[in-house]
Amino acid sequence: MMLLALESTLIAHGLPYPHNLAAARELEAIARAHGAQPRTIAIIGGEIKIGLSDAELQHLARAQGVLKLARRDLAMALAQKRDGATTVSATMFLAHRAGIRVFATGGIGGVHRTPKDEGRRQKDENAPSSFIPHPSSFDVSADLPELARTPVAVVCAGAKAILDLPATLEWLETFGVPVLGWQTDEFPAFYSRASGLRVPARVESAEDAARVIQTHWELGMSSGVLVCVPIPHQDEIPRAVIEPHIERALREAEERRIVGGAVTPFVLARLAELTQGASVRANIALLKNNVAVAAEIAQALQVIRPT
Ligand code: PSU
Ligand code: MN
Repeated sequence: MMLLALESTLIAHGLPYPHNLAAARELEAIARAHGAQPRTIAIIGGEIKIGLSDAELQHLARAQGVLKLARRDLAMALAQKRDGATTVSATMFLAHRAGIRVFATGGIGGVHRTPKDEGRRQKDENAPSSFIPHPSSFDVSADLPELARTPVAVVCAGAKAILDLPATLEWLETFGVPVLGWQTDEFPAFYSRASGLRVPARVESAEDAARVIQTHWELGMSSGVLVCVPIPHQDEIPRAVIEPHIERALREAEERRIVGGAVTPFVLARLAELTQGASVRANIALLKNNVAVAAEIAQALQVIRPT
């Protein structure tokens, strides 16, 4: 059976209700229409769920207090019988454990931007030095080390545009994660097709992608592979349009001292407000497109290496 993993953080923390629930259902339907069995992954009541019922999807989409779980949070959520939505890192870990090789998401996490303006840096009267540490200068998503250690192919629209994209791409290079451009030479920028950054390799088809993925694992590599699919032309928000909103949302996060796992959900929610829903529409459009491509890749992989 051809399985496709889907994550749940984008449902619980990435998209507003009720769009999140509609999108979660639609993504599963698109996977099925493309010949794959969707398995949305989450922790419910301290149990690992590889595939959710509609009632469970509704719960994640609506409930307050659903945790956002990265790799490091899994043991806590299980032992303490919590409800949690899994990010890319936790979803990759659980998908691999369940024998699933392909996973579709929106945009991966990555290296966060550091404010250019030192004047905006957190002022701490008691700091012994004038070099004041800033939390964002060390905010690197757990998605990146997961890609470096877990052999799952992740289909995404690049890394989220709120991040430092050049640094994210450098990180993936350093840690040996293949980055494939789906019918593109550019690393897509989530809401926008272009980033001005080149990907190391381009693939034209699902068969093309599956051959690289299969060869990577045949070499004994234990890392994942990133397949980057640009948002469809008709759905994109040009970089010049979205960038001022991103800068504003990041500045607000900074001013409110939002740190850690709360940063990405805050910034995405602010972008939804600042763009009057356009960012949400683009996010959902790219997700749907990614699921369709991922299902094709899962199928092609199944042909060359049946499970
Ligand atoms: N893709 C989306 N929306 C999201 C995410 C991905 O279209 O909300 C989530 C993923 O779960 C990803 C997480 O792992 O954002 C990154 O969070 P952080 O920056 O805290 O690592
Ligand atoms: Mn982070």
